[in-house]
Amino acid sequence: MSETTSFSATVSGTIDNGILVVTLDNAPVNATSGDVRAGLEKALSHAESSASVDAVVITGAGKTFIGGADIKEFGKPALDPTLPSVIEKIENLEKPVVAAINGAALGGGLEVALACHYRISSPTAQVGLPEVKLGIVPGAGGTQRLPRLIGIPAALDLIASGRIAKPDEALKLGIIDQIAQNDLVPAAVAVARNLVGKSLRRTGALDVAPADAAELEKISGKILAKARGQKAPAEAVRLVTSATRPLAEGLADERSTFLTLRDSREAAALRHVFFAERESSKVDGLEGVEPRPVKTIGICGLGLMGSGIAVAALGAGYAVIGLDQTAEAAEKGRERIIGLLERNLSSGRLDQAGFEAQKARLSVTASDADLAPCDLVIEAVFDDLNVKIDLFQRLDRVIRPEAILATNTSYLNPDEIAAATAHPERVIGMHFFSPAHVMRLLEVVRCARTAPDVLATGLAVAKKLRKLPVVTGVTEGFIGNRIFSAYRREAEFLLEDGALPHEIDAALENYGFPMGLFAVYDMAGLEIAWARRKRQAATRDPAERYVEIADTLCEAGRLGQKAGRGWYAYPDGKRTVDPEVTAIIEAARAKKGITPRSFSTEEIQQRMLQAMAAEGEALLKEGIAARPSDIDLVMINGYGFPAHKGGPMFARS
Ligand code: 3H9
Repeated sequence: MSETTSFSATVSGTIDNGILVVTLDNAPVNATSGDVRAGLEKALSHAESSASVDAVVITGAGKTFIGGADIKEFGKPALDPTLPSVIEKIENLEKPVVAAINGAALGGGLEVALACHYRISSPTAQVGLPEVKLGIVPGAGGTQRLPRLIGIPAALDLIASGRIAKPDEALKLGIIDQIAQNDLVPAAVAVARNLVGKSLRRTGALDVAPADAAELEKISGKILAKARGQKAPAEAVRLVTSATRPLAEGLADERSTFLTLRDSREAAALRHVFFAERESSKVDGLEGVEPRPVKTIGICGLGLMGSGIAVAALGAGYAVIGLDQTAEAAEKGRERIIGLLERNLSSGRLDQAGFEAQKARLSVTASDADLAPCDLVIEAVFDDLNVKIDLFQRLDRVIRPEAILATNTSYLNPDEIAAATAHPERVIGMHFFSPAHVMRLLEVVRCARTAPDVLATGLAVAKKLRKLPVVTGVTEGFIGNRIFSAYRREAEFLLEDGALPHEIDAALENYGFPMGLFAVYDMAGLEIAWARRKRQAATRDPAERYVEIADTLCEAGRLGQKAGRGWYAYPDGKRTVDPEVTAIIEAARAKKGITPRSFSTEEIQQRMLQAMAAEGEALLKEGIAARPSDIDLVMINGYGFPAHKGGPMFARS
């Protein structure tokens, strides 16, 4: 092996048996920043002109091959050389170029690899073109080269969904040529050596296999239906399905589409979400704080929520001990959990061995004492203060002093629960969203006396559960339900002011919510919120604006879809506007002397957004949320706010 040559601050090369091994080292993810592009170009020029170089291997330092273009450079003036020009140089080099894919090859990273003449990967690599998730399309040849390599249908599926493929799938599809079981770079060097003097397979020069129009239509239809009005997936479909045209034409179209989308509001919103997700786990006061080790999780209450939490915990490799009030209830809980695991098995998310292993890590009991081995106990019992306090006091007596107690309460004050325990500093809130094994959001509640390492443990467990944790302070409903209440309130004000439920729902769906608010109410049923309003009636400030329409609907037996009528009517199960509801709303307006006015779609959207953002501002002022982007994540991942609008705090800016 020769001495190392530096081509730039982030790109270096060594010669091994006549092969120039070029290593990109641009922490954290080897993104193709300006210095990487410049270094890579220099390395290629060197390889081209040097008689001592017969071929090139490109690889990445650390655990990533290339994480893609440097997203932080988007929005800044582009520096030469551009990624497409470097990639063109790779593809056209007279000497063989082999990609040694040591880890994630994503976006521009896979585009670099696609232009190489051979791709060999480690067994832990992953490949994909996730650009649509950032509101853009691949901008350095991905939409044109991938179809040439694997055909239009498979490329369409990957590019328009942004899905990541593991090496086995990548090999089967033909994205990579070989998986090296060990010693990737030496294996790549051997491949490169072997290619010297042979005719090179240049991806851009391959013919695109003709695709069946009906099949393409089917795949595209599915993708566009999911896109909910976003531009990038539609553009990806257009570019990939037209990859049969000459390469240069396709590349030019791809590049201009990429540049237009990159500068769009939609892409800015999705970039905001990308960085917000990484920012949210950086929590003040936790720098250098080690989480406590957690191996066994106790779950109290094995209803829908508790079972979902159990499935998430088993999937993450924890041992789970479920507790319920009686042996029968505990056994029912066990059956519910096994039922969910069986669903994962039949859908292919879990294989037989994984299923058996998870089942073996689950036990259930009706005896508190059996929770003694737990490192963390999460309660998901009935949302009643006395029930929870009683449970935590009982647990205090059986679990170890360093074990953590987490409450999954939605509306109660966890500080009151903590205060009633022997060690309030070990109490935390873990507010899961239903179904808990599916929903990604987890509000981690920092109580008044929560110890830093307890909070750090909550975050570490959440990550292991593959959740997106957002830290919230204590307030009624935490971040999400506080904002959701403001959103709901505003929708009801709009009703009184002149809009109808279907108009509000249509405006929300047009904005990108999967379903309008009133349709959601009907689906969930109106009775629980009604009961809560009745409980709150005595303490409600009479000077506060209160909309009675929902109460009137409930009194009339309109309790939602299950009752056959709610905010809408459901003849033959189909949601329809009901004149009876309109009459109730008109009567409520008349009773208050409100002269209704009409609202445009944009006005409705603006009022709803402003209400959410104003509540968000209040949460920031009160110190409940640490940053606006945390609020955005909560609303996107827990309440259906469209990610491509960036969340309520981003959208108002
Ligand atoms: C593209 O390629 C366009 C091209 O088609 C066209 C070009 C012309 N840039 O996720 P992590 C940061 S678009 C800048 O926690 P992991 C991230 O913010 C791109 N920064 O690590 C974080 O910073 P901090 C297409 C980036 O090990 C740190 O790296 N590519 C980028 O769990 C660690 O990130 C993608 O969409 C970037 N591209 O996962 C892939 N990526 O420490 C996006 C990450 O300050 N990236 N950072 O918080 C990923 O999916 C994951 O980061 C990856 C590593 C799987 C690579």
